Amino acid sequence: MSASRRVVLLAGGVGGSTFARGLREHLRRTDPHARITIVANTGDDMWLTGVRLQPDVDSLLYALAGVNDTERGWGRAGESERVSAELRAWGAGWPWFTLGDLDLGTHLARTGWLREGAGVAEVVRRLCGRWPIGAEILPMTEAEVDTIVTVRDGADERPMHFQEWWTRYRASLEPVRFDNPGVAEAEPAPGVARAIADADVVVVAPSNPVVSVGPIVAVPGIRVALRETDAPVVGVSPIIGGRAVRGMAEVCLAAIGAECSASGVAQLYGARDDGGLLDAWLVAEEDAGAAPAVDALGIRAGVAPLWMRDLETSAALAAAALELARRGSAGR
Ligand code: FO1
Repeated sequence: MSASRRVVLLAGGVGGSTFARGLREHLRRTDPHARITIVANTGDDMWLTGVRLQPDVDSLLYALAGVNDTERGWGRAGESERVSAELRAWGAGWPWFTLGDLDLGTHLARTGWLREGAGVAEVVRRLCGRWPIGAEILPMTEAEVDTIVTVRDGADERPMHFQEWWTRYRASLEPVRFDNPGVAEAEPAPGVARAIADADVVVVAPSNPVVSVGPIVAVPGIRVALRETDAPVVGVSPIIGGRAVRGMAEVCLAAIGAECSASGVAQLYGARDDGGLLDAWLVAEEDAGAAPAVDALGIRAGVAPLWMRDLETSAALAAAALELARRGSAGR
């Protein structure tokens, strides 16, 4: 591995941004010239009241900039909601979905630039230019491939946007399937395939495997880039002690028939040698018993404390993931 590593992180919003902060901290201490490129899920994106939202991009941006609301887990710290109250009074938008005033500034800037013809990756680049975030964030694709959840409704099935299912119904309506219409034709955003090809290590964040990592690796060109890169691909389990860290992921896994366990998610991703995603998989100490089953899949298992309680524990987790990747990379 070269002295200054190029690390690519595939990430969703909340788990992804906590891990990203730990990764940046670990590299600041050990390899200050390392480059972090984050390929962000854009399946959560949507249009609402005329503006384009990119929740996972914004969660990553706000967290790395240190302006995020750490209590709620999304949006800006010190937020006010005057515009949202007006939208509700007009009957515009979704009454259960809050667009904070500061956050709306981001959406207006983004939408304005998109309307002026800038590509999505360029817009994200401009947003990231506001703060010294110590990483590059790339949207997975510039195509609009928003996640649609088909839910069971009595004897019928009904599609709805992921954000409605997640925030209005708190994932309580039984999902039948998740789709990203158009993703089979979507190209990776500019810079994504190159970053993966040039990486020294690719890390899959402990994000929701179905609705955060799933859409990223559903982009065919990203799948190919991950298969072809010389970099080891290491994943961090989003399951601790047999439970999803963020409970609603359990519903998503059940809907696609995947087992909610450290080895179940490893099996869902699959071994890279077998046409899947992973060379290595870091499981929680609580799930150490899953390591032989992971190894049997052809994925090298590692065990570490996975709870990201603060910056220190997140940095230690990032260090463990990079170390696990390094241990096997000599052979590839
Ligand atoms: N999550 C909520 O639970 N309620 C909200 O009103 C809400 C508003 C919101 C606005 C902008 C944004 O970027 C994210 C927002 N989120 C909200 C979070 C978001 O819906 C999800 O947590 C993520 O998309 C899941 O990764």
